[in-house]
Amino acid sequence: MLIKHVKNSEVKPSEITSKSIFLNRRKFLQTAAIAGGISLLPKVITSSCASTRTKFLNVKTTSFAEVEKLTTYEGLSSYNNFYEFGTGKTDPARNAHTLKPEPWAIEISGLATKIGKFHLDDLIKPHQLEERIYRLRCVEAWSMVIPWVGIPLVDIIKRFEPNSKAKFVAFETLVDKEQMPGQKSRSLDWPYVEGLRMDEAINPLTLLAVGVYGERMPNQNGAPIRLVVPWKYGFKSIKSIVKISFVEKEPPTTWNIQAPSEYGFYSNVNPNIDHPRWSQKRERRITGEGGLSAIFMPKIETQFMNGYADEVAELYKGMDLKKFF
Ligand SMILES: Nc1nc2c(c(=O)[nH]1)N[C@H]1C(S)=C(S)[C@@H](COP(=O)(O)O)O[C@H]1N2
Ligand SMILES: [Mo]
Repeated sequence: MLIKHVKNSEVKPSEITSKSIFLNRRKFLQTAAIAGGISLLPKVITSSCASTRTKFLNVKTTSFAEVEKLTTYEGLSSYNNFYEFGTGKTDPARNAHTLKPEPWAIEISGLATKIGKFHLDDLIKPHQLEERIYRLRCVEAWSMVIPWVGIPLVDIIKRFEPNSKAKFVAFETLVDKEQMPGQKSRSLDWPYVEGLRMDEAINPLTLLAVGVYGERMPNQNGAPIRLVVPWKYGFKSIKSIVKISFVEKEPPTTWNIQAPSEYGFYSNVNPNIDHPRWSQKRERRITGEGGLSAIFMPKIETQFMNGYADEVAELYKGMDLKKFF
């Protein structure tokens, strides 16, 4: 496995979670695994306002070493960007209960041998799921550390056998004004769309996530399935995906359509290239402790490629990152 953890020289000792807490959590997941289970949605544990909380039973642990304190479940599910449910940070948690993540179909289309519409349960089997702790850094200069549950995108892509003309992968979010009331407003062009170059899409870091903290994805975080591209700004990690297409040309992307001078196609986290209206040098780490006052956390240095440069800087060799931002 290519996954290696990054150095975190900037992280203060107070931000380090003790390994035993982490191992205990792992043990809990493994104990849960013994119970077995075959559906993606095996066990309802409790209900909350936005969505029903459901535990996966078979999550594989991976070789991730954890060195940074995780954002709490409450933190990552109460401060979100998901314009389909409103433009405010607390709107998604309040409004996303109208999303119905089950049953869920995904259409695979474009330049590949196998295309068609698939039920999510047929696309991803529970035994394929693994937990990966990745930072997510929003272009708005806040960040979280999240234990995602998912499957590398490359494992899905391989199955559909894209042909040599397929240079990019395009993604689309659901359009449904009833389920996603924010779509009644023109805050963005719907559907929300995103894209990756093929080599970015098949990089082993790129994850299709279906959960967090061993549980099914909260609606407000992009249930039932969203992308997580840890070295790019958060907006590339498109939520509630209904379509994946293999295409020849660079596909349009929502924030680039909205404000092309501010958001490029690549959007790699880069502290050396400022957003036209603010600096990207530092970020506020949202730990989730202390509720939403978390947004007042002190700033930490933003790392080049969000700390994943060892794995992905190679993809951009020879490219002028000021031009291809
Ligand atoms: N469909 C859709 N996907 C989306 C967004 C959105 O508004 N709609 N917001 C993006 C932005 S700007 C960020 S920072 C992340 C936030 O993910 P989180 O709420 O799980 O932290 O989701 C991204 N994916
Ligand atoms: Mo964002």
